[in-house]
Amino acid sequence: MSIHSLVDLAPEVAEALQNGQAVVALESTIIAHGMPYPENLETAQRLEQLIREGGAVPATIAILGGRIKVGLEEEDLLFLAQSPEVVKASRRDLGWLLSTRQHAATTVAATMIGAKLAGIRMFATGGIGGVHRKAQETFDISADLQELARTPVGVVSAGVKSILDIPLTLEYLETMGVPVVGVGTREFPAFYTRESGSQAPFALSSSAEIAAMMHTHWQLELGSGILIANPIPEAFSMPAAEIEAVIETALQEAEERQITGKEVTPFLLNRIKELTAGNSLFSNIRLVENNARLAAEIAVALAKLS
Ligand code: PSU
Ligand code: MN
Repeated sequence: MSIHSLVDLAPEVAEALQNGQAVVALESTIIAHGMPYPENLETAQRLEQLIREGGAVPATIAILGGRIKVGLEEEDLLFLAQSPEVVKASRRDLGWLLSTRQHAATTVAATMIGAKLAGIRMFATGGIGGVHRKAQETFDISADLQELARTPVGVVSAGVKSILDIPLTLEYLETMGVPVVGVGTREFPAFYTRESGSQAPFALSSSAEIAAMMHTHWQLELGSGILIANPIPEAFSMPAAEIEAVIETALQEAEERQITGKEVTPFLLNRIKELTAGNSLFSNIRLVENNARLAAEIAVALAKLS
């Protein structure tokens, strides 16, 4: 079914949206560039399953054959998980990728755009992009932040990795008027750890409260997205000193190799994974699962309000 000439909705997603049922979007860059095979495929499948168990319909988003596909098939997930040549697509790439009929994985920014076109308000991921360390010199600020400023989709993430400058990322979100909701705590999480030393502007505890806040934000037609910062469960978090040392090494290597542009984040993610011998991958999978569960709960609560 099509609601837009460039978007294909899976029948199940179209039906759920038509009936006002809960739908949760998922990104595909995490599959193609965020994790190795086969963990990426298993995680993509598991996230969809968790969202179903939570009473919502999953809609993984990607660009396939020059179409924005919302709700993927098994073979699509397998393709994204296994093809090394899948392009990483953010906002600026969409017109080019669609007009030249390419395949691509969508970042948080591009997934938010797909979700909005489809009419989906809720999205779960692991971590978003942000203001990079030394952005004062490099100007490296993820397009995810601008997207949060302009596209009305709620994004559940476990905060951001400390490959980024977390205080500056929060300053940027404040400037752009993006609400950052701490889940159960104002401490803003740093992906692998529950603490970053920076604070979210406010905290809410239940999915009903979060859904009510999102609904109200959009009733005011504020137009922006909402970042829901959900800390990794204690049992799966990593020692802060261990992960910080690894991140320092990865950042130094990226600088030495003069990695720039959209290659920066995938390079750092991959080096962190290699340098922690897979420990970080385990934590990463657990926190994304945790985010998918929460997103389904919020989506169900939101569906009751709308
Ligand atoms: N951060 C993570 N894991 C990820 C990404 C970021 O901890 O998988 C991915 C997401 O798809 C995010 C993108 O939208 O990287 C941001 O890339 P960039 O920094 O180039 O904007
Ligand atoms: Mn960048």
